[in-house]
Amino acid sequence: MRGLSSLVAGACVLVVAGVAMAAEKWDMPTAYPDGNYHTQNARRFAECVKTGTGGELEIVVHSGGSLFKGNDIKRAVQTGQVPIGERLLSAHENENPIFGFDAVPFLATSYEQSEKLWQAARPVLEDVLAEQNLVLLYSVPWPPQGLYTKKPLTSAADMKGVKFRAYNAATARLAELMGAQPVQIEAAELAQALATGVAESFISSGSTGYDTKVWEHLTHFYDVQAWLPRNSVIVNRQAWEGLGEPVRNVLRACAGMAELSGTKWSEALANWYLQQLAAHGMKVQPPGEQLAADFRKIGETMTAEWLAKTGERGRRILDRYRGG
Ligand code: PCA
Repeated sequence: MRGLSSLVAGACVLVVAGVAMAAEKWDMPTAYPDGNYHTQNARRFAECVKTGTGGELEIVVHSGGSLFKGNDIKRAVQTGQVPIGERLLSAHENENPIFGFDAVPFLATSYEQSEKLWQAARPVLEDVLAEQNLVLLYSVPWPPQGLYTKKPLTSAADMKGVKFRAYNAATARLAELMGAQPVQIEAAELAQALATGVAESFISSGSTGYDTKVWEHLTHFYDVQAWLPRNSVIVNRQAWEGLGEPVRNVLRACAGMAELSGTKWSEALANWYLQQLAAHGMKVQPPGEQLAADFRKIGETMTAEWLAKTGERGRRILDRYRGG
């Protein structure tokens, strides 16, 4: 009798040890604050993966650039320093201009258009990422981008000489075309840059304005709705291939849900953020006629430039997007 029970106990220990050995932990760096919906959505994604795999894969989200700074996340995933991460891929246009598909001004300005552009771009983006040892899991848009300033604007010319915070090549180019002075700053450092006067204007969503408490430094928000940039969650290819197919299936399913719910979340919050800016005393308004016309012109220039840079691949995305 004693022999049998110790045998059973021994078997239990073995089983538990077996489960413990199989469990894998993935650190997931992200660049935006804990309370932001992208981060919250990533945590839900991690929860889904843990539940779906019965604890076999646990993803631990590190927000706010705490594990890797925004600009270093993509390389960290590519080189296997971390297996997974979230990044604003348009900040890597210098590596491949395709990464800028979601930051071309006025190409897609609503959630509906953004989704259509995403569907058109996704296969091409996946190819580009595959060339870089990366697998795409999901992607979620930021709300439409508007202009933050500390004075009223009537035209783009009013931006001449203004220190303009950029978060990717497209926003730097936009600054240049307005005659402003671009300075690259991650969202995590934006509040500091505004407080010290390193930047005095920028283009972004109501979401990042809200997270930054922008009303402490700036006064005006022009709701130009220029584009909806995306955060994408990417995985290192070796880490991906090291998983069993059942675990990969759970990751795919959770990613599909995260993309849907994150996109809905973004859309549901878009107006709320602008209301919060107004509630904190900012003047939130649509651009006047001249400013809107100037922005459209800049959009045309930048669309042509992006097409020239991306060649056949960019053309394929645009044709598919426009239903051609
Ligand atoms: N917020 C991020 C990127 C786009 C956005 O809306 C930022 O400003 O850095």
